[in-house]
Amino acid sequence: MSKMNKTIDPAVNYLLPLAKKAGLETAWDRYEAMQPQCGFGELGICCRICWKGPCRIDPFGNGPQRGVCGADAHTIVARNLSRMIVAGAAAHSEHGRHVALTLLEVGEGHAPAYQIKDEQKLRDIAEKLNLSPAGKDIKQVAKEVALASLEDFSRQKHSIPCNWAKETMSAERVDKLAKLGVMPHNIDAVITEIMGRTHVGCDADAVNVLLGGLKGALADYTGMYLSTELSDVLFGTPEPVVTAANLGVLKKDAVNIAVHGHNPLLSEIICDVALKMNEEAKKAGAKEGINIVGICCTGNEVMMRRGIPLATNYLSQELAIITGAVDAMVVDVQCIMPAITSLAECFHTQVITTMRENKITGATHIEFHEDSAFDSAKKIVEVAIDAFKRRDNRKVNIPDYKQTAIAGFSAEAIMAALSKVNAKDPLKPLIDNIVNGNIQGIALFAGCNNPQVTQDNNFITIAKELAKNNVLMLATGCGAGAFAKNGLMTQEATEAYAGDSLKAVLTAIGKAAGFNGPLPLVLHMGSCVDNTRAVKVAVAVADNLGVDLDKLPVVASAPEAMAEKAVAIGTWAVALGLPTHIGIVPQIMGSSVVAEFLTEKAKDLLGGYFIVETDPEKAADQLFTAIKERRKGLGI
Ligand code: SF4
Ligand code: MSK
Repeated sequence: MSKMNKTIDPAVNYLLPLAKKAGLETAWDRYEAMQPQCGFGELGICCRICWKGPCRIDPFGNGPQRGVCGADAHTIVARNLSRMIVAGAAAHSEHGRHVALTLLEVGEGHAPAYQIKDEQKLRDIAEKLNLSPAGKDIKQVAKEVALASLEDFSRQKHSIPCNWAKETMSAERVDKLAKLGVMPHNIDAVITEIMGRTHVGCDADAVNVLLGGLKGALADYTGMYLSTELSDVLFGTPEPVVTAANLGVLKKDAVNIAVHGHNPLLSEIICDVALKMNEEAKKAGAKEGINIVGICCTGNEVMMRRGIPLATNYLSQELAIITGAVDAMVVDVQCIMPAITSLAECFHTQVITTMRENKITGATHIEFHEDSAFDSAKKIVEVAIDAFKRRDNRKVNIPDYKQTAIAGFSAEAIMAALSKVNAKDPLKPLIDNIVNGNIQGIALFAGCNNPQVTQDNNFITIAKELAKNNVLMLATGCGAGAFAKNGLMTQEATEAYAGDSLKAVLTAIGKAAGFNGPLPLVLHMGSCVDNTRAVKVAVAVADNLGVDLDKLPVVASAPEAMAEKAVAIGTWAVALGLPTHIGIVPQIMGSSVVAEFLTEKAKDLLGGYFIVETDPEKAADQLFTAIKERRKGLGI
């Protein structure tokens, strides 16, 4: 491996040498063993779509320029990318469907473990979806909202766009996307369409394939949006909460249960049940009872709603096990490394899978169903307590690193804070400060970690640069994890890194909203499925100014992107009109047509475009340049 540092996370830096000494393998070791990675794959010019292949295009022009069927590099790259996008859309929308079906069960009175925790939000959603909720019983409203959401998975008329897409974008954007033929009408049908049209011998025009990819990305947006909003209805809309992040949140004298994955349907119930089983844990010898911690986006979900501390983000999930202090790692869906079960064999840790469609060899499987959620959660906690009794304290090594983190800035929480400054027109303080330049723009940080770059470093470097330039910052997913672990979701970080005018605005809002000081430097908006929270704020600002998103000084960045979901999110951010940075070279560079479309032509077509820059300082520059360009366009 190059001399590049693996991470800037002190807890990981503490544990990696211990892991090496003990012969324990991590993702960084496997990444090193994988070098050099396949150059054809890196460029996206390897095709395995049919069994005449695999085919690969010679990027130097000396060897084959077409696959056996005649597909050229452009077709191959575009097809590979579009398939990645719909895989991401499938993951997010399956999550969304699961939440919508649970809401339907609640409406029908069949899921006793769940309640409607935010009735007002449910009624607001019903209003937004034109369901006339006034005077209706709340369960009836839940049913109607669930059915309107599920309609986005079943509508057959192509001319009618998905409810959640149409009602959450500006009319101008809906029109633009409809004219391009990329407005989704049915999430499942769009995913099927893209898989079908990228089958051998179908859509071979690279730009047309990419338009399909855009439609797939907007299906992803739809699934994500409904997933977040309906989760808030069931589990509560996040409000600011002070908690902690990094592996130091594990406790030596507690039964440590790490909840990992994405879907709050299970983790929420585990938190409820664990509270009731504290005494059993104490009887088993755990003086501090049960300590739930989060990993990845399930971690973000329970952090922002319950203040449960975040143990770590994606790339360092294995290190949680290497502390020897995790008694059970309970996983649901997405971003769970299959490696964790073999690692857990070296410890007492029980890896518990919970979803029929997401099993890992070597894990204990305790299947979770909404109608018997309490029973599954109880069994899981019992397994964890039992594992605690077998913990070998000689192997326990909890790094003494944790940072305070203020989490839970949902769109509603941001509006609530702003309303303390101006009750009649809460957006006014934000808009006034954008217009007068105290806030130069807004940056949304999203996405994962990737061992191709130093873990967390890109996030932190770019954020510090943008902070100096008075850019307001929001974060989700493992990006939020990076900021939380590295102390940027604190008031102290605002004092230390924000430019003078940004600091003044964050302080004025923070003081008015009862924070006794500034808002944190980076506002935690939730898990990776929650990026639509940022869209909600941005669309409200755009509506207020009477412009579309492609005019606003708002940018997005996924500086350590990895997952297919991240590819989908980045693509819909572009489709909505945002300059969108990625800090990893995407697997598309083997096609000039695709690269040019995404980084240049998209700008004319959609207003949004991709910026590819692996150097975080240069990336910060480019993001700020994009912000200034937008400001100039608005004449501010
Ligand atoms: Fe090769 Fe064409 Fe088959 Fe792809 S679809 S593997 S390029 S023959
Ligand atoms: S978990 S998709 S690594 S953000 Fe949401 Fe993190 Fe990326 Fe998974």
